[in-house]
Amino acid sequence: MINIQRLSEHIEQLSRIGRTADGGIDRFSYTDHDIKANELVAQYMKAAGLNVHYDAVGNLIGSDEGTEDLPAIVLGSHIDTVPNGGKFDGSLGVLVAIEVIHSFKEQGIEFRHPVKVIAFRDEEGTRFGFGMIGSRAVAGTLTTADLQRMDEDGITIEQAIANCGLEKKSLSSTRLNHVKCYLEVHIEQGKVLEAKGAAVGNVTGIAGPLWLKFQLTGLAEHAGTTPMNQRQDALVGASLIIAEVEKMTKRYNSSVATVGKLIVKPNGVNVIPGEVEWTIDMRDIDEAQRDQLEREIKQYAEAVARERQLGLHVIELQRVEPVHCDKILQALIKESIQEIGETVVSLPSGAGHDAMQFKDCFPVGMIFVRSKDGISHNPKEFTAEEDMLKAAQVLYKTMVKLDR
Ligand code: HGY
Ligand code: MN
Ligand code: MN
Repeated sequence: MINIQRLSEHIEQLSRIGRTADGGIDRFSYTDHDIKANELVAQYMKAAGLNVHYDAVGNLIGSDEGTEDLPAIVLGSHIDTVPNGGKFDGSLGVLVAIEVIHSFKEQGIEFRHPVKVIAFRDEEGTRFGFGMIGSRAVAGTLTTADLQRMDEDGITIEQAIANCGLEKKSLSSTRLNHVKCYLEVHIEQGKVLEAKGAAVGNVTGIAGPLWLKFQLTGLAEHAGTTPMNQRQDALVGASLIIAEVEKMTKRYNSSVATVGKLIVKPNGVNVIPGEVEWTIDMRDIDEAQRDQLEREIKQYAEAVARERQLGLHVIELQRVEPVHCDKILQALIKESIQEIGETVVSLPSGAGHDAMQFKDCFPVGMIFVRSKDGISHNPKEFTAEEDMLKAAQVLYKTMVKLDR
């Protein structure tokens, strides 16, 4: 059945590409590290007996034709990372899927359905501030306008794809049709499974991330000669707004909001900040609640800007609707968890995943794997080998049920 040594070795080998000084991983979409990582994963796919190709946006797709003309079962996740990320986020899902296919092949078991394993490009949104590029393309929702989004060096997604030397194909060719369902294995990145003593979990739904960029403009002036009551200090304004974000969000039980990036200009010790730019990542499984929080934060920011004669500009980077996982897939996943003798824990995902992009295309299901101390997006991210094995066994059993 599952070769856990091979899976662990693949996790280890892949994690060496983009390794940072403190043991994390910097592997951002369409960079050399990302290209090398995809080449390595392509080798794993070929060794597992999959036919490999890249689509128009660089999604790496391993295909097995199956024995009958049936809709495809699609598996996958991502291998790009956040800055200084962990070695399991995304990568585990891709490598478990490949390992499961490999073990079917080693037993000489043919699939009735075509099967595809996809390593989606740029799930995290680290480089372009706009995530899930590959899965949007497979869902057929990525637009040519989206491809004009730029990274901090002014390189567009389109140019980054071309710079990878990928064969130029039409964007419309990336949409996957004739699909039965999509299944993704992913680390939980939270503490629920660990608290319940469960190695694996069935995902009920995925909270929807909304990413906004706030730009506050005041007046850069001399720190020594400008009286306190005559300043248009963009950083003080931003600080008031950011502190209020936490207070407002705590009033909502299932919402979270994070200011992850902040830039101060001109960023001098003796200069009153003239401009501040920051991001807010806000999420909730309840979309109406998330959007209510968005309205409240924007209203408060406008009031602070008015009061302090500051200019405010808010840009939407990405808005992803929360997704509920398919009930039938959930039932198959729960059955498989029971069959390996594990307790069934069902839980929503606070993190976003490629699976969300397929909500209007085909049924989606997710299998979570326990994260030690719930840590993720951090070099300390860890999942035990025995938990990875259980996740692979659950995926294997779910595939058997789906292929009947
Ligand atoms: O941001 C997320 O939830 C995921 O890690 N892309
Ligand atoms: Mn992530
Ligand atoms: Mn992820």
